[in-house]
Amino acid sequence: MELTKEQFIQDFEKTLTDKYAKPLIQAGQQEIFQSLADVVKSYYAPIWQEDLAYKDESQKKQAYYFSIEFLPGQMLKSNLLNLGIMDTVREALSDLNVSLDELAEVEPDMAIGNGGLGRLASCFMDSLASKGLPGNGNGIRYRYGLFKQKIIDGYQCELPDSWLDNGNPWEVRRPEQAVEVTFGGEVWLEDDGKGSLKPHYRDQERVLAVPYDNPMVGYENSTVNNMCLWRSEIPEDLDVRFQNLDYMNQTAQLSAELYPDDSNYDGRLLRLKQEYFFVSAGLQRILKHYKKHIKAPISQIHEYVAVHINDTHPALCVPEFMRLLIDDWGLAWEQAWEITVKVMSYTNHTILPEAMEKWPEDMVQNLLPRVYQIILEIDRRRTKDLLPKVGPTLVHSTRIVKDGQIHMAHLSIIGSHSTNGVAKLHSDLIKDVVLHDFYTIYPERFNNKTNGIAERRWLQISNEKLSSLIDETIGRAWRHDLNELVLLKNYKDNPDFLSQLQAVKKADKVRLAEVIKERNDIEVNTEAIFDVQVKRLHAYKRQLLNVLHIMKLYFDIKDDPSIDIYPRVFIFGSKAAPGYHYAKSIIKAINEIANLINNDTDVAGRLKIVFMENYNVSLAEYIIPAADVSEQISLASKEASGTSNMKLMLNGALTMATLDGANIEIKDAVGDENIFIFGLTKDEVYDYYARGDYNAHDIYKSNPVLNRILNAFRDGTIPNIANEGPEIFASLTTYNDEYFVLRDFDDYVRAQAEVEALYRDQTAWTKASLANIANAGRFSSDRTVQEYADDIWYIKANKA
Ligand code: DL6
Repeated sequence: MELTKEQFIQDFEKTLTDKYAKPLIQAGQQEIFQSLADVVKSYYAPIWQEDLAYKDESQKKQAYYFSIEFLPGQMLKSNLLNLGIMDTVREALSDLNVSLDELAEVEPDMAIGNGGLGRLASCFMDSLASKGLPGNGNGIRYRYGLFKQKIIDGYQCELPDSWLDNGNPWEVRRPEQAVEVTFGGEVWLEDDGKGSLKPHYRDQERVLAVPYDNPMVGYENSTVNNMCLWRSEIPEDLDVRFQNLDYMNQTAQLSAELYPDDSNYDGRLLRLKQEYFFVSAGLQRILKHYKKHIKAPISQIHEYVAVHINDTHPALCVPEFMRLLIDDWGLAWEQAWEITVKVMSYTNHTILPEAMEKWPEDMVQNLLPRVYQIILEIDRRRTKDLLPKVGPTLVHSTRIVKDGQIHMAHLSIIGSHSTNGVAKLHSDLIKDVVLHDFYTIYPERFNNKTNGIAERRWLQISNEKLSSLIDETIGRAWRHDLNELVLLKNYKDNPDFLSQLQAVKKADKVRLAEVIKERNDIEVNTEAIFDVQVKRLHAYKRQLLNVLHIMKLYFDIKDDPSIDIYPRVFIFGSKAAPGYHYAKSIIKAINEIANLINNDTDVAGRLKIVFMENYNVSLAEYIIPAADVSEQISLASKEASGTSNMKLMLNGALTMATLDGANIEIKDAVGDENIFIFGLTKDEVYDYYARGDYNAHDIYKSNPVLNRILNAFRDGTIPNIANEGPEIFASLTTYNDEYFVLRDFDDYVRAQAEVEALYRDQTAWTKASLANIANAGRFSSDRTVQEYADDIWYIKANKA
């Protein structure tokens, strides 16, 4: 949009006065931020309104991305950038002695997700809008976001993230579009006199779902999509005098907490309720919209609506859509089923068996009696149809309801026309191993969509210096098409450009060093290699392997304090799930190792370990630009894709990688000479499984380096881990090292030595860094969403 500084200042000062009756000089940061947000909202609101009207009038097909998590982070800069007014507003504010960067920090992260899956959903929201694709989000407006991590005495503590205390300035509450979602009670079917059975209900619990629309502003285009987040409330006509406290509490709790503790029955029940709540509310809204705006009959809804099931949490979309079509719209079962399969599509984000969602049948039956009937009927009809075609073995292995459980991945695959994995290797594993029986029955449904990242946040906003350098070098076209970065390859032998690239990295490291000093009170050497591992703490991601390597370097220095080791700063950012005891033990160990090494005078600053508390999107925006090395070291076959690997490469970090997830595609993109590959391959891992002959204890016994390191966990060498040290030791030896950390250790050490050698040659390193940036184009989520749009949802760009 067009905006002059003068116009902005006028709008801003007026808003501040209208809102707080104060001049700027007296206003606090919160007041300034809220006023600025209101001004920005006044800029995008008319575009949003127009876009909504356009979508209704044009009758274009729209996609709805159902996700129980979103992780957008802060939205101020994103909205400014995408509206094309970042520079104008920054300069205007600066004229008023207000720093945009400081103001942006006032906004709490919108952290209504846990990790990769939620962040991917938010990258998709940004990309859909930026590609002008009509794609909307549907989720829950959790009152409390992902916990705030506080490290106390090395331990992770979890504090509530009360992110809505000052309101969410971007959202619009739309009570007139509220819908009701019901739970429990009794349901029975009665003949309606016209030959159909109609459900009748008694004693149901009613909850009001109120939508809050959040604008997803497209990058320099006239698209503003919608991310609808639902809040649970008590229906206005419900006489609260007759409701018990449990009902009141549970209604409030439905949209209170992200991922309630599911280690007990009540927590699990609440989780299931959440899943149904946002699914039912979202589908009801879609159908109401359809009735009001779309001129075609309901039998054609698949030509106007695509619903995406992001992992299995929204899998109830399948039976709920059937319920609405049959019970509310009066469709026959066969027609409803045909439409449902065409409308739905599903993404699998993990093949870890423990993450494959299943719900006890009785829980679903009691909580969602009508939905349960429909699930049974889907299962019954499918079994009957398929038995003669594929035989009992395949039918049984792929049933939705078996062994007293409802299998949500099975429901999602059977009830949709597309199932995709999120990187080539992961999609192949789905087809060949984990969901092979489904692939045998429905081969045409399976496909791959390698993940991507929104470069606007992960380069343009988080790394303005690098962005400017790229602009000066190859122009600005890359800001609309990340593939343009390939032009940077022309500068690989240009010493001026290489030294400018080095200077940018140095500046980003200095900026991070300041944050580290402020938050951790640790001084780090900005000449050192910044070695970064930022992701959820999980055993399969193998933060422990990184730790064992650090301990090796430490012992090398202790054995020979004059040893020539290139200085390194190891940076970790990681939250562990509150109930994941082992992951929390690893966090404690990392913090104690940091204390030990950072304060050892023999080390003399050559090694620094920094565990950054409360890793979230906005902290990532500081860490990722400053990274030299990107640690992507999961056991091959376990990480579905990864996306921090893409963000880090885009910012010029070199990847230390196993051949897992999207690392393989990164290797293909950058070439073997610009990445460090180590470790077992997926086939080697599966061979071990087949033979069953992995023996970690033998490695511990026979490898003196590892022997010494592992002993340090239980002999007091690493202090203050009297409980955690032996636990970690036992996991790697007695319990046979589930993720082959010991097996991959030597090769990891070898690859790390290569890192050091290459880093000593700054020109060679910078050329490799440049190759990573230049080849990052294919990892844009703009590419990913376009593939979803073309191959799965069949939607077209707004003005196309
Ligand atoms: O697809 C997004 C992201 C992948 O990049 C990660 O590799 C994968 O671990 C993550 N999966 C989840 C699983 N959650 N559940 N269920 O977050 O998805």
